[in-house]
Parts: sequence; C-alpha cells; structure tokens
Amino acid sequence: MFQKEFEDFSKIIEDKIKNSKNIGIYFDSDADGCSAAALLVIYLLKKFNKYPVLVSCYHDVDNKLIDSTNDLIFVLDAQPKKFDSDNIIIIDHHLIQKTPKKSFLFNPLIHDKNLYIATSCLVYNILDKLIDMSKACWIASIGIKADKSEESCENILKLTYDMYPEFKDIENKLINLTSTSRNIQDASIVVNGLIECYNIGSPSFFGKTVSSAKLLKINKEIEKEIEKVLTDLEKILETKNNVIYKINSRFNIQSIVSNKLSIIYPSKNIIVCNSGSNKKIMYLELRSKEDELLERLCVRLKDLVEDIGGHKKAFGFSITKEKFPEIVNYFKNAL
Ligand SMILES: [Mn+2]
Repeated sequence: MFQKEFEDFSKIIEDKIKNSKNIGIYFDSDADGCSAAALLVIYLLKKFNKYPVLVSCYHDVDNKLIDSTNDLIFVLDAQPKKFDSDNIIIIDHHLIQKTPKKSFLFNPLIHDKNLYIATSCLVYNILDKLIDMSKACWIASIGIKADKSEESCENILKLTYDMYPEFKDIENKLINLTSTSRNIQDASIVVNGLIECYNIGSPSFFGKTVSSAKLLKINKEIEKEIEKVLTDLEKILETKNNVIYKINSRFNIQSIVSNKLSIIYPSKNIIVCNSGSNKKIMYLELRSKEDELLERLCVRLKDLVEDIGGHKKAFGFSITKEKFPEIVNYFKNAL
C-alpha cells in the first residue's frame, strides 16, 4: 500500500533537504511524534550529516512556528492551522482540518478516511525509500504500538521482533518512558534518548544513555507528583460533585490526573488546570459523564480558548493565563 506515494514523497523530501541549511523538526510531543522525529534525525545525520533544530509541540504548532528561523520545516504527527508555505513538509495521520495550498502534506486520510497509520510508520516507510532504515525499525515500532496502529504496520513490527528479540520484553517500558514526552515542556530529550540507543545498537539501552537516564529520573518524579495530586483531589471529591482544581506542577500531568479521577468518580464533573512550565498558557482538562454539559460548555468556550480538542466525555483546551479568572467564573456558574 502507498509504495508509489511513499516514493514520490521521499523524492520531495530529499530534494528539499539538499537545498536547505537550517532544518527544523516540529513534532507532537507524544511517543509517536518523538519516534517519527528520531527517525528523521537519523536519516539527516546518516545521509547529510545535518543535525536539525528540534521543537516539541503540545497542541501549539502554530505558536511555535511563529519563532521559526528555519529555511526548511518538518511538522510531524501534527498539522499547522495558520502556517502554509512551500518550505513546510507535513507528515501526519490526524484528521485534516484544512488542506494546505503550499505546504507538502503526507496524510493517508487524503486517500482513504478510514485508514489509521501511525506517523512513525509513515516516516519510516518514506525514508526507507531513500536509505535502509531497518536498523531503526524498533523506534518506529514504539510509535506504532503507542498509537495502537499495529494492524496497518505489521511488517515493521515483525522486522523489529526478528531483528531485536530483546524488544518484546521491554516494549511496555519503552512506550511508557517515551510517552513521558506528554508531560514535559521540551520533549527533544526523548528524541535524543532514542537516537543515542540507536547509535549504540539496541533498544535495551533506553534508560541507560545520558538523555534516556535523565528521562527515567524525570519519569519517576512525575509519577510521585501524580500520586500526591491524586491524594489531594480524592479528599476534595469525597464531599463535592463539581471540582475545579489548579495543580501547580511544572509537568503536564493534568490529563493523566483527570483521566484517573474520571475512572474513580465517573459521575462527577471534574476540571483540572495546570500551566506546566508554560509561562503564557494554562491547560484545562474537563471530565464529565454528561455529554451535553461538555458540548454546551465547549460551544460557549470556543471564542475564549486558544486550542480545543477531545471527545464527548473528555475535553482538553488551553487558554492564555490572563483569561483564567474569567473561565473559572464561567464554570462556577455553568456547573
Ligand atoms: Mn500519532
């Protein structure tokens, strides 16, 4: 599937890279985005000896792109809404919100809206047309497994289990550690950790190299912090049905915390807020069993928020910090 499309797109990529000096990779800070970025860096180093600028994005690609000085920009596992230019190459598998006029976009949904293929699998297949990527198959497999797209990426998974039998025993640990990217401000540490292990020659070094060991330490800190916040919130939720709670953590743990709470308290309305280490933005996570409530709130909130996303029972969005009091007031009245 897509062999011709992979090949055509690989030619565009190679041609653009050849004519660029300063390359930036903007990637979604989750396991799939980080794996995709690591694969692209490996290719750039191997073939061109070029090391790109790495910028991780957390629903804020457009905001990050404002400051870009790169003459070639890759956007992986995400898509800019405002920026559209012929020096932007997008590889993504999320719903296409706006078809770009100038940017180069590879998204399987263009061809078939029922296809589900992880971005790391797409990047692997495209780059594999240019150089042999097989040694890096385990990196693609992390993204594939984390995004649950095993069905459409069987070949890469099979290759991984054949080439790296050690992968099977550590895959959950790898996915968990790579997913720490979701909780930290700068996920390039995850990408670098993957590349370091690739250079040594085995995924089993993940957690032992400079970057990945640091990541392991951060991961433990995050787990502790989640536990502490959960204990605090459980006390509050025992007596209240609607809660707006602001976490003061430098890690983005609001989504994990609210997911766990919504399982323990499925009938309560829970809003968890946190800025992580972002100076301007506040992230809010809503959990409620009342679909209508969420829908109503979201319709009303559209003009106030920077970014909004999710499904019926779980909604996440971001606002600029100065709007926080207004939003809290709004919720207090609406709940
Ligand atoms: Mn993805």
